[in-house]
Amino acid sequence: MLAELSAGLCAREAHISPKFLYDPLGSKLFEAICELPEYYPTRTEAAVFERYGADIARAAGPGCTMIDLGAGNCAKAASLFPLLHPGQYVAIDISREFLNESLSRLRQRFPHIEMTALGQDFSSRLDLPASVSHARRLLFYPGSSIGNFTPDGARAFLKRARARCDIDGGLLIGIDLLKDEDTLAEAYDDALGVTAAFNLNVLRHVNALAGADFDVRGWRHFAFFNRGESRIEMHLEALRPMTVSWAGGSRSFARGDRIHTENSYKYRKSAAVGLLEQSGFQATNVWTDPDEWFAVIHARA
Ligand code: AVJ
Repeated sequence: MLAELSAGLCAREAHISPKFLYDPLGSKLFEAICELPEYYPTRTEAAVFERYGADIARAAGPGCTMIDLGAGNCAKAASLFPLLHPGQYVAIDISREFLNESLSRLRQRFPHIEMTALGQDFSSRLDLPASVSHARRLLFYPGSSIGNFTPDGARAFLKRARARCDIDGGLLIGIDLLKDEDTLAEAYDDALGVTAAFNLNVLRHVNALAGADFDVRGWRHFAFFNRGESRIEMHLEALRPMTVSWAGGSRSFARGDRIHTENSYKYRKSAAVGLLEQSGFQATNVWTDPDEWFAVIHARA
């Protein structure tokens, strides 16, 4: 982890992986982002689940083994339990502590569902213990987290994930769609500055993880839509020249220098389906909101 952080900070274009945005405070700030009027993905996706829940459940089939990739507070999966009736629920997230808290609450509400928490960075590898049933595995990957990968990275990730399904398995994924640029830009630069706080918080996390001495006040949030790459980019921009040190390295930044912290790719509906098919998934069903801002897709493995 330290080596990864150090390499990113020393790269010609400095970067910090978006997974480091989610320390306990970062996870809470992300939950706050999901409540913002500008941040449409969460509520738009929820509306699609709400409206097409029965169709989605029919596509997924009854009694699945639901494998939640990036479960967080497990709220999205839990809202689908009454429709999908999973036999087993496997919640995976980097932060195991956060997961255990969420799961102990859920176990009380759904005592008949077997639940397992796995603390794992599933972006690089997905290891499922033998206790995870092979019965109709449903990979659940909502929220458009797939947007953090480049399209090549997304295909590689989806191929690996598909290898964990048996022939009767499938994927239920949420993918954010391309839309007008003002809407996109505002969703990542909200009026209250919650997204700015979320982005800047990564520096506190890196200070804690790598013994770095980032002065958070010396940086500002910068987000924009990169049309050529069809992605929102989040960066942190230095407000003045400074040198930052950490365990095993240091770097000087000039005023205006940036650290790239996140990409969030936006797909056309056809490209989203293409991405899944190129990864080996088939028989895709696509549901969207009336404005086609967000797609929920089920595909067979
Ligand atoms: C959790 C990756 C889906 O890209 O929209 C929200 C993260 N970053 N606001 C996204 C995020 C800034 C979010 N994902």
